[in-house]
Amino acid sequence: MTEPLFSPGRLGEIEIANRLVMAPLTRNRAPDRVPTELMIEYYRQRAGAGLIITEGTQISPIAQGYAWTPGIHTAAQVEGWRKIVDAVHAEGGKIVPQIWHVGRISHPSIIEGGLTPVAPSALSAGAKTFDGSAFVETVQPRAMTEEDIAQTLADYAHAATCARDAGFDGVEIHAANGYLIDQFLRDTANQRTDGYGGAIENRVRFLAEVVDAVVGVWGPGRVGVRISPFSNANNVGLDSDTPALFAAAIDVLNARPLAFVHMVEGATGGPRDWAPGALEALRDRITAPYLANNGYDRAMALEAVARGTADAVAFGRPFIANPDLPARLKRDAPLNALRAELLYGGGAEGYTDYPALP
Ligand code: 8OZ
Repeated sequence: MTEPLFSPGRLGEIEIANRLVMAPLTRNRAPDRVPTELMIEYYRQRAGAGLIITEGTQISPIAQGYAWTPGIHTAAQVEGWRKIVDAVHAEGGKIVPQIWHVGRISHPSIIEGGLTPVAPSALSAGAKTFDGSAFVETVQPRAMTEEDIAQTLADYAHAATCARDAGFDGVEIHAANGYLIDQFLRDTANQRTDGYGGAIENRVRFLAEVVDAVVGVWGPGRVGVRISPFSNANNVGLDSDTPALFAAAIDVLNARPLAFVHMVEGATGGPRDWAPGALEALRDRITAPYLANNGYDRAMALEAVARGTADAVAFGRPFIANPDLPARLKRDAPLNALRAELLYGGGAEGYTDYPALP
């Protein structure tokens, strides 16, 4: 019998050849913010995934938080991504960009034009980012005006249109890991007194408006959203009532028949422990196809998809070190070790030189 993990499926309108998804992975190999030839090879090598979700990709200049991350808002960037999409499609794969606004996780030295980062409130994250030569403290952001919010929603719609123009199969909205949308959600980062702050129903408003802006371009069946309710990534802090906040956020997502909801289970890239039952309660509330992530191995992924607790499983670091991860998992073959010192920045080493099985 072929295991469901290795069988075709659907995430909304996106048909996938197997349930193994390449998770979004920041690699900082676009020094001009434009996808490079090397990135074509990297994604082409990984096209055996049922779906590739690209690295976080900024929707506008002010949405950038790290040196050398690619954007998806200029004509040159669309042309660069189109070559990647074509290469993945030629191998029979599917690919969506993760569209990203970092909010306060940035520094003027990283943003084109030296702009001050923006966020729901003028509260420093006390986090670090990389500016191309050193790790620097993130700065105090400027609180977004209602005009800034309207412009940002327009920027999301523009990026979604650029993704469509590049030929992608849909988009994933990055609402996880302490970046802009997560900053609006949590009372640790959002102290607004207008319609976007205060009560939970107000704090989920920005998420709802971003989803609607992107759905307006793509339709709901090709839009996924990534959330990380129990993660303290980027020092965002846990909300004072995580179960209630994320139940409301999931209800916002449930109101649109999305392609998938992608949840980081536990701490991003770290422990999977969470308040007993709380994560399962959120997972069970999601009505869209469910994409599970964080620390899965072969046995866990096989079981989750076989039991139906996940429709697909996203692997991050194993996909970096194993371009042919689905074939290896199917054969239960050994995995290459990750060279963690080559994750961010640099060239082909630690990027396109991991061997596939013969
Ligand atoms: C690692 C380094 C830089 C960015 C995330 C986009 O945590 C990221 C990221 C991860 O979602």
